[in-house]
Amino acid sequence: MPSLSLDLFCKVVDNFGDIGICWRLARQLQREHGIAVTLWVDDMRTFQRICPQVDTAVDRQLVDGVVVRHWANQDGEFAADDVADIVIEFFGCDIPPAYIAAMAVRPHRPVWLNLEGLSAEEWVEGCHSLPSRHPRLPLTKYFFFPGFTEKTGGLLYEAGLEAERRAYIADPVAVPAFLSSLGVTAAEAAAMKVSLFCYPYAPVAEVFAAWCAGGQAVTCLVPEGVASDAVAAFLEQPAVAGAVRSEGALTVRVLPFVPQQDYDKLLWSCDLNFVRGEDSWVRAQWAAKSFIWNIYAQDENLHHKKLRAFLQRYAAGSALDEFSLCWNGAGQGDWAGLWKALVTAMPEISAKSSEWQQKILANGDLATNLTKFCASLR
Ligand code: TRH
Repeated sequence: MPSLSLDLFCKVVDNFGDIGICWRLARQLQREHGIAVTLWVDDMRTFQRICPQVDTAVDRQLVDGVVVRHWANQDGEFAADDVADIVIEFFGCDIPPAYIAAMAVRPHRPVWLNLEGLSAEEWVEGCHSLPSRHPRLPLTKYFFFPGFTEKTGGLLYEAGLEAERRAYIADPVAVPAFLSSLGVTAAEAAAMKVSLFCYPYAPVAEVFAAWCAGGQAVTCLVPEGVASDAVAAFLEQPAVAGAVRSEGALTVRVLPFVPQQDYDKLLWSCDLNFVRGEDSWVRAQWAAKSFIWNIYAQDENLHHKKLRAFLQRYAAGSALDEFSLCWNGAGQGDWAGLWKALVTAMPEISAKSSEWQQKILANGDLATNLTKFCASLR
């Protein structure tokens, strides 16, 4: 039986999350579900940052089993034969009008999904899988929401991820070898290791000051390009890979921006991870370590509502809640006290993480849920 084909359209709005999520989903659908996936991406340079094999000069290429096509503009010509069995637009990106017209004349209409962003809010359950009829053409698009409950599409999670993580942390040489490949010295690795991925508006300088003055030695590992102004101010030099400086109990080291597949290893290697947006936030949940989430800011502080909805579901205790709220500008606190409380609570927070993993995995993984949903419509 010929395999199903799937076209996934990704517009890189800003940051890495959109392509990060689409690339992860594309690979998993191809590898674990045998689907012939074509990933259409408008911004090949951003894609190359997380996946160095991508050749930005090539319009069509095979990367890790996925056909990658440069989505240059909205003008392409498409015939019914060009349309895949399943068509996914990520986060409401407008796919080319000619492609939509070709979908409508395909003898067997494709399943058409809009893959939405992740939120822990309750309304998601009511919107997941809702249909929307095209105003003119005989086509129906369905909204597919990732989420934390059985009434949503679940979260991206590759088969074998937990086994890979366990093998990595159980291997006595893997963690030191990985950190050393990023330039981290043995002395730096002996301190509490914190990875830092956040938006430029996070209160990094304030937290650095608390770490400097704290009783706990901290090595903060920051991929290049993250919170560059605050990091450069601490370093007293440009925040480029390899730059490092210590003051008081804190050492800050700038790492190269790692390929996406190595980002998990960074999370697994650290004691505490600061993550942001969507994809790194989900990866931190699979890493079984304490994490602090920096949510993407929205107008009218809508993101504070989303943050609270997650913290309520996650229920890891007041130390994590208060630190997270302050980190996102939704609360005010004394950073030294917030940090002390978080460090004290970290063993308990990390211990609870496997319980959380079981809970969210009980809903199935997003790629599997998505293929089942498509099969129900075909
Ligand atoms: O880049 P982000 O801020 O993306 C965000 C969110 O997706 C948000 O929902 C969206 O609306 C907004 O963009 C426009 O954060 P996110 O989602 O964590 O994606 C980062 C990706 O980058 C993720 O796939 C991990 C990857 N990454 C690396 O590959 N190497 C690195 O060194 C780092 C720090 C991240």
